[in-house]
This record gives sequence, C-alpha cells and structure tokens, in this order.
Amino acid sequence: MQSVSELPDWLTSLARERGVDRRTLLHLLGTGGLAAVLMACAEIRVPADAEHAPEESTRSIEGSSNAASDKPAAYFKETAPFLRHGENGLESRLENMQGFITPSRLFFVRNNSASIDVNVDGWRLSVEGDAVTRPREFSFKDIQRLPSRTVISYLECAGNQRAMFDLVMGQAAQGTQWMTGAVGNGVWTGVSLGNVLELAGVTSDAVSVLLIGLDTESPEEGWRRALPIEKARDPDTLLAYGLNGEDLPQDHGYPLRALVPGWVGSASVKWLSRIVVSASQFWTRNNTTSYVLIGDAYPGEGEALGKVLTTQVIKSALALPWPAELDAGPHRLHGYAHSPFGAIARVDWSVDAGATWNETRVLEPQIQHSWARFEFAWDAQAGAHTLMTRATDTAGNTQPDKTPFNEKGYLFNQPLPHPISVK
Ligand SMILES: Nc1nc2c(c(=O)[nH]1)N[C@H]1C(S)=C(S)[C@@H](COP(=O)(O)O)O[C@H]1N2
Ligand SMILES: [Mo]
Repeated sequence: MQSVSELPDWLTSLARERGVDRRTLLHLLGTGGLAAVLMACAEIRVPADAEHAPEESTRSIEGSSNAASDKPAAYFKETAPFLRHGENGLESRLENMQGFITPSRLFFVRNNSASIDVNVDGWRLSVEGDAVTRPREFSFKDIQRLPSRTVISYLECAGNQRAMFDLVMGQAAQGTQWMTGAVGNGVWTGVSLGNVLELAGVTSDAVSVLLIGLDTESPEEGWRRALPIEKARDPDTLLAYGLNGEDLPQDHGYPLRALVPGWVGSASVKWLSRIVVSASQFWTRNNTTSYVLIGDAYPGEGEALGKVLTTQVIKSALALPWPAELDAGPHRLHGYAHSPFGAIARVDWSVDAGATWNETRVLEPQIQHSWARFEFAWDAQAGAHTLMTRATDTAGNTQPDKTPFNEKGYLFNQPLPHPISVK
C-alpha cells in the first residue's frame, strides 16, 4: 500500500481525529506501512516514564513515528523533498534551494545508523583523557552558559557527488551514490570547542581530540573522529546547539554536535557525548579504513590504508536535477560553489565541454566558511546540451580537469558535466 487513498475510510478519519495530517500519513506509510499508521493513530507519543524507556534516558523513543518498537525512527524529518538513500541518507535537491542559507527542513542528512532522540535532561558531555588536568562533565545548561559563537558554514559529506565516478568516469566507487546534494549551508550557533577544552585543563602536550557520538549501531559503538589539536582550538570549530536560529534538529545531532568548518562532514560528529584528549594520535575506523583516499595515487600514512581525509576540496554544482530538462528560451540558472581554503573568487561556465568558459555572477559577499551562490543567463536552444561550471577561490585553487579515482569515491570535484535536454 503506497497511497493514502488506499487506506480504509475509518482509518483516515481516525487519523484526522488524532491530528495526523496527510503528509505525516504518507510518511508513515512509506517508512512503516499500515502498522506505522495504526500505531500513530493509537498513540502518537509514548510517555517518558513508559516501562521500556531506557534507564539513563539518553536514548528515548518518545515522539518517534514507530514508537512501538525499541528502535528509533530512521529520520525525524519529513522526507518528501529528498532523494532517499535508505537509512544512510536524505539527499538535498539543490534545485529546491533559491537562497544563500539552506533551510533546516531541506538540509541533507547522513547517518551511519538511525537518527536518535536524546533526552536533554539526562544528557552529559564528558571531557577526559591523558591530556586534560580537570576531566569533567557538562550538562546542556552548562554548555549554554558559555559564551556563544555563530558561524556560517557549509557542511558537505566527503562522498558528495560520488555517483559521478560511475556516471561521468564510468568507474563506480563503493558507498552511498550521492548526486550533488550531500551539502548544505547553515548558520551554526554554539560554543567554541577550544573553550570547553580550556575548562577541562587541556595540557600543552595535547595532540589529538577524539569526538564521540551517542549512536550505538556504529561499528565502534558511537560515531567518532579525531581532530588535530590545532583544528580543535580554531575558534570556528564549534560544539553547536543551534541551526538557522533554532534548536539543532534531531536528525542533525540534537542536543549538541561538532561543526568543523571546511572539513569532511564525517568529522562534524552529531549527538556528541564524549571528548577524549590525548598526547598521542587516535586511530579509529574513520581515519584508517573509512574517510581515507585509497588507490594507486595515495600511499598510506600512520595506521591508515591511504591518505586520511581532512579538508574538503573546491567544488561547484548547478541547482538543477541531474540530468535536467528545460524549455527552450532564456533562463537564469544558478548554483553553489564552495572551497575550504577561502572565499570563492569566480565561477565560470561552459557549454562546450570546457573548450571555452564564460564568467558567472557571484552573488552575495561570502561570509566566513559559507558557500557562494552564482548565476548566469543562458538562452537555451532545443536539443541536448552539457553545461559545466568551474569555481576558483581567492587562494587561487580551482577545480581540476580530472579527479583521480579512489576506491571509496571521495572528493569528486572535477567540473561536473551537467546534461540538459531542451525542448
Ligand atoms: N554521531 C554521528 N555523527 C555523524 C554521522 C553519524 O552517522 N553519526 N555522520 C557524519 C557524516 S558522514 C556526515 S556527512 C555528517 C552529516 O551531517 P548532517 O546529517 O547534519 O547533514 O554528519 C557526520 N556526523
Ligand atoms: Mo559523510
């Protein structure tokens, strides 16, 4: 059963009575079938003191759509505007975005396991390790009392555009086949990680800061990633509790997540609960076998199978479906460009596979670590076309003609051929 109209009348009217709207019904049907709809109509919220609520209440299922099971919902978001990649991700469609900031409801989600619902009252952040002199725990209120900082930054999965290794280069890479939408630009509010480390008495021989999330289904019991102390101390590296002026949404790591500007998205650990600071380097899955460039061009470093990913690369993409269809005639096309190394200086576009380039108009002045919007006018003639865009940043970096293949398909950033059929 896929559509709301196939539901028995009594169930649709019961749903209406219980305040379950059509969109939610559709969502429930899509994710949990008839059983999920029945559950939602019977009892939408499970009381916090329900028998099966976890004792320490760090992982509550209150409010999740499949409240009857002991597994939390895969996503809390309405999923309609996304490209779905099972339980791994909700991909944004850039064509749904007009502005400079990505609305939270359109922001992509990348989870290693299901999203979790953390009860903030029982939640604590512990800071510990051999390179702190005052290990301590922070409640959410403790964190909120610290000086706040807001950073405008894009967040991008290292595997964004991975599908293009297959679609453009003809060599498929392992992993979620993201198109162009595993990226978004948010207004992040929180505290500088460096301040929290200071309060825990970080020592001068600290080298590595391991961030650990609460998700238990991750291969190592909690998604984790180490940052070098210099990046951890950068005032713009945040422990964020706000996105776009509101509380951090559950899918994005409520109540607290790391936001590591310019770095691969995997370092921005969601549902953060533990920080371990050490005088020696941490090697965990996410910097040895995952988030590592593996291939002939990449010798291993430390305990890693290849080159460990840290910063992102410069990229651009059109805010159009891939491939796209347009009516013949004049169009104003727009897109997004971002670089971890500085502001975008220019974006060029080509309609002849990169033989000649024209300059686009870069819109608003770029703030901090944000992406830039660009636009250009194109008079589309009937037929098949391939457009490309190529960004250059103020540090002189530009998108390379070719991205070398790596097994896990990270950092695809050659100018993306964008097929457009004009009728
Ligand atoms: N705890 C936790 N944090 C996580 C992940 C995860 O699975 N669990 N996924 C990471 C990856 S791979 C990415 S790209 C970003 C995505 O952030 P978003 O879902 O808020 O867009 O979160 C990172 N942080
Ligand atoms: Mo990611």
